Amino acid sequence: MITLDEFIIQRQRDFPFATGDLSGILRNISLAAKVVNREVNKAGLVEILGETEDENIHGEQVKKLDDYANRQFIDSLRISGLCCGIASEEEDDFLAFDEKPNLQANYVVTFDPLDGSSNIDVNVSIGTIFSIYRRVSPLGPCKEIDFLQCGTEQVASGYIIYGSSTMMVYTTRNGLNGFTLDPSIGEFCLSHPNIIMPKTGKYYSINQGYMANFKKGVREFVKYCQEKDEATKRPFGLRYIGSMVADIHRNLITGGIFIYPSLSNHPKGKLRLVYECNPMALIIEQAGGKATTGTMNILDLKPTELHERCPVFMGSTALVEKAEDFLVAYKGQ
Ligand code: AHM
Ligand code: MG
Repeated sequence: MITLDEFIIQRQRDFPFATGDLSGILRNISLAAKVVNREVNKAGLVEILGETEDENIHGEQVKKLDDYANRQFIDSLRISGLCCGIASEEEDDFLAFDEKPNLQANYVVTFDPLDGSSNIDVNVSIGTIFSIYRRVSPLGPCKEIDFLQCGTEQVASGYIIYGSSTMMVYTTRNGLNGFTLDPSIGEFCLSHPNIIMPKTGKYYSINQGYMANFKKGVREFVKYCQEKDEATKRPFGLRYIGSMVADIHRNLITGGIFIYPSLSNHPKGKLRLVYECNPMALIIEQAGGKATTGTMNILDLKPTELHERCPVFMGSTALVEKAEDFLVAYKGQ
């Protein structure tokens, strides 16, 4: 059995000039994840369900667990002394850590501390998503440009799924590996080495309730998924949890496509480029899948602001390309 910590150290040895800072950040993220997992698991028993009195920058009511997870990840990264700052989906602006070791640190971390907020109070899977970038500003307090890098610049990304079991899945651009938390020893253990996603799949994941607000290309792709065809094993099954982490995790393992498209009332969709789309796009690509906006690779987008949103088509390559064909065929409609 290989624990996450052992695995991180083994991988670090593959890079003779590695300083160990990235490994340290990954370990501190996994530590915060264990603490969040503990609270998620006893959520119904303690006063942690429900909403705080605050609204976040997206105009959404902040849940108590959102807030708790946000604070855990911030504190854990600050204490590491290895990270010069963070940007969180729950914070209005990035935070530049001003302690001496952090000012000299080379990395910034972006995260969505608890994704799938609408599922928190109803005992459905939720997750944490993170990205790690090397800073581009000189040593000292980090700057906004450190966080507005293209997804291609990610040094690492990953997610934690708090599901029927808790898993951490991450990449340092050298393949994708998954670790399951063994609660009896409190360690994440390697359970899914070298994840490669199927080239095609049998699931499509989209909030079909918004069909009237989709563009024609998306509506036609949904119809394609529902049609009968033995050669392509259609109709596909519709699976939509409403937690991006859980929907993508399933499709990674079984094959499938996850879509959050532009809507007539929300032209850039809902999901955030920096906190959700970029980390997941790197993960999908590392597993051999594809992640686009429908027209462009997500990782090539240059964020212009921290909380920017973008449409998302990600998953098995054959399915994403099929969806893109429909978007081209019905362009402008
Ligand atoms: P959140 O970060 O506020 O939780 O929102 C993101 C979540 C994703 O996990 C999920 O894919 C999506 O919102 C679901 O949205 P909708 O209910 O509009 O389908
Ligand atoms: Mg989110």
